[in-house]
Amino acid sequence: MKLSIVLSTQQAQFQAATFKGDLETNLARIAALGYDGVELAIRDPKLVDLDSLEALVQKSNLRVPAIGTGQAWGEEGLSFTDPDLQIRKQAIERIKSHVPAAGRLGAVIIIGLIRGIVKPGVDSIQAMDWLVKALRECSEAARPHGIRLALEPINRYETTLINTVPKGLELIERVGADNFGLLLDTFHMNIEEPVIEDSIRACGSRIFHFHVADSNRWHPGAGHLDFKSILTALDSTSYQGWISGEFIPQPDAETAAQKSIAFLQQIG
Ligand code: LER
Ligand code: MN
Repeated sequence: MKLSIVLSTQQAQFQAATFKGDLETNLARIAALGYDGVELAIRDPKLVDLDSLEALVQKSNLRVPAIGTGQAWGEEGLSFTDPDLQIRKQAIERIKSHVPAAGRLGAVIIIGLIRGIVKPGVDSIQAMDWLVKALRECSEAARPHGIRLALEPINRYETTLINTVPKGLELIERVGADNFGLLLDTFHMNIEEPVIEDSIRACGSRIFHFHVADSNRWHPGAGHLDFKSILTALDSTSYQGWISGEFIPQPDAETAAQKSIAFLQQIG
């Protein structure tokens, strides 16, 4: 089991970015806790010096399985489905701008909330058309670099677009790109999927990345999800990727990260 945990490279409002703050200190703390990797949330690659980021990550002996991009929505309001053409274009350009860093770090690019929501006055069929077009363009830009994109089904309280695995799989069919797949997150699945394990099995080889948080979005082991059964289902898909912790830093990031890794290693 390859374990990583989310670290935000910039200040962010998103509650479940487990680690925030000084990069070097946090990378050292994550490595010391026994993690193999760190998932980096990057709002805008322009704000990051890639050379020093790569050097810091290498110094800590961590790998970077995925880059989270949702802060461009959370902090700047960029989305693939905004009625304003310029905002849609900026969102597409922002995702394309993650390709060089993803290439250097060997990371999957996450499409979370940057897909947007169906805004008031926008027809949902129109929003889906914009989404498919944007995803085709971004997948095409990433493919020559060997980069994959993973869209995360996100629960209904955060978006009105793609809440479930079946909707994600339909979207994959429409986008029609072999480097486009899904990121599954146990917190969202607990809200939306009838049977989490069935949805995992239905995704099969289209699972490109995996987030873990318990039912209350605290660290695995702090709620009532059956992680042994969930990880067995994931294993049955021959998933070779990472299990990435994205949970609320309660009582603090270090304690939550330590409890998570101890719990997952004990059941894994
Ligand atoms: C991001 O990975 C996520 O799970 C969403 O809840 C972001 O709001
Ligand atoms: Mn997530």
